[in-house]
Amino acid sequence: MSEVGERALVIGLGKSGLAVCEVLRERGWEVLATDEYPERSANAIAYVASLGVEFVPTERLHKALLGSEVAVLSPGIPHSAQPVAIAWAMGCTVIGEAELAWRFATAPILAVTGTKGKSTTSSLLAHLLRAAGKKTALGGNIGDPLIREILPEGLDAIVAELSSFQLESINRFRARVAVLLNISPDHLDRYGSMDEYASAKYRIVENSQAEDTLVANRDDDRVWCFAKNCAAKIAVIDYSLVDPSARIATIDDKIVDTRAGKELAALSDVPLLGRHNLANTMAALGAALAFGVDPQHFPAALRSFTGMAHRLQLVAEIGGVRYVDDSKATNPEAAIAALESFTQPIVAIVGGRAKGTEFGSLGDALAKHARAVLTIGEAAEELRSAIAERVPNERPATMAEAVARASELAHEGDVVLLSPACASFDMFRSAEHRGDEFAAAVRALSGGNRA
Ligand code: UMA
Ligand code: ADP
Repeated sequence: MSEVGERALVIGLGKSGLAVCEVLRERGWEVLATDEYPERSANAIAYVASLGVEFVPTERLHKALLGSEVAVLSPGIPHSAQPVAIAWAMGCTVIGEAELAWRFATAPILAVTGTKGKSTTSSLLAHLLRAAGKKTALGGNIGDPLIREILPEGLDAIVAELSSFQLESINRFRARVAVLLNISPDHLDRYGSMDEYASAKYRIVENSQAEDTLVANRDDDRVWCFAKNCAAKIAVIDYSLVDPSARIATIDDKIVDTRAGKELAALSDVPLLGRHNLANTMAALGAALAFGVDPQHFPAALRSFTGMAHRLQLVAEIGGVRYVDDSKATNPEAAIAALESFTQPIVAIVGGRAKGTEFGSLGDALAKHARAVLTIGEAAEELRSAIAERVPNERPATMAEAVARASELAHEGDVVLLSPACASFDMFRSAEHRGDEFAAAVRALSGGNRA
């Protein structure tokens, strides 16, 4: 960091900003912090003050900045925000936490991005590396700020889950292995267009060099089109659920490295439900291969992976009905992938805060897979229009009501699936909170309403 000195402005005091304050103060940096919502952030402001961080409200930022600082921007704050404009105007270098983490990192980074499947793939990749004896850190958008996770001594690898928001604020960040899973409409409330959103994701290989690898999904047109153009500059490992000529492909009941002519695992080793999770698994295997992991570790490592909370997670089976929490499905494509993961009829709970995406394809998928649909939250009516009476649908007011009604509508053998296709913030603190409320409502069903 020599070019930017040891004085920083931290913009945003959520998880990311707090971690940056802690780590920079531990390293003896002088740290200022700002947040556009000081009332809401009062606890965070008091906490960073205890670390010796001075809080500067937006209106005083001009005066407080000397111009020599690096400004570390939280991912949820767009570049159009006022503190960013002021930092730029004062000559600060604006970077994100991922960039800072890269600059401090002592081990190679394997970075995972994509619209959906990032957390599952990152966790599985970290699991595969650990199973092969590599001391591995895991952090980033998954919820544990990367800057903190890179700190332990003696790391062999760092798996970084990166969102488009985080990739917007990189500068020299370089991944030894970059994984690009898929790109579908999301966050269009922040980006002007799909191209702008995709461009942020493509930055994952912006600083890649010849010895680095991009693991890319051949089945995603945007991803594959981009990856083909990268092949001149870096190695590309492609994977496909349908194309046997991809480097990682499924042949019969096996996942195969077609170049080595070697079986990597049996399909039955994959512990996660759904074709989308098979794709995520192939991506993680490709990244582990690119990092030099011996494939002999793969089958046992896959079998011992337990999946992640709120992603197609079985909460309970009551009266022959399975209740599945997929609260992390926060855009239509994720919810469609979830609906396609079951052969049984589904009573679906969808809705929440829409993110500028359209619901036409989701409406079609619900019409095809659902026995009934319960729509909740701000997007409830829009979703009902997309379904257009092709399936019975109702609009309960709360999660508890939705679950209770779903239990009445479901037949033995059905799946009650929470896969909302929307953000959670209209009714809940987070997607995790939404999933927890679903699980609590399921547990509250005594089962007495099912003979
Ligand atoms: N704030 C402003 N101005 C704004 C918006 C926010 O000052 O315009 C302030 C808020 O008052 C608050 C702080 O900024 O104090 C919040 O910062 P943040 O929104 O970046 O949230 P963090 O708590 O720092 O969490 C961030 C990521 N959040 C977002 O990208 C929105 C977390 O991803 C990530 O886990 C965490 O850093 C650690 O790396 C969450 C997320 O929703 C899970 N990600 C999106 C997604 O997965 O779809 C991209
Ligand atoms: P992310 O971290 O990118 O949000 P997660 O691994 O947390 O992704 O999965 C979130 C939700 O997205 C899951 O609950 C599932 O419904 C859906 N999903 C996961 N992987 C994929 C994929 N490859 N394609 C489409 N949807 C997916």
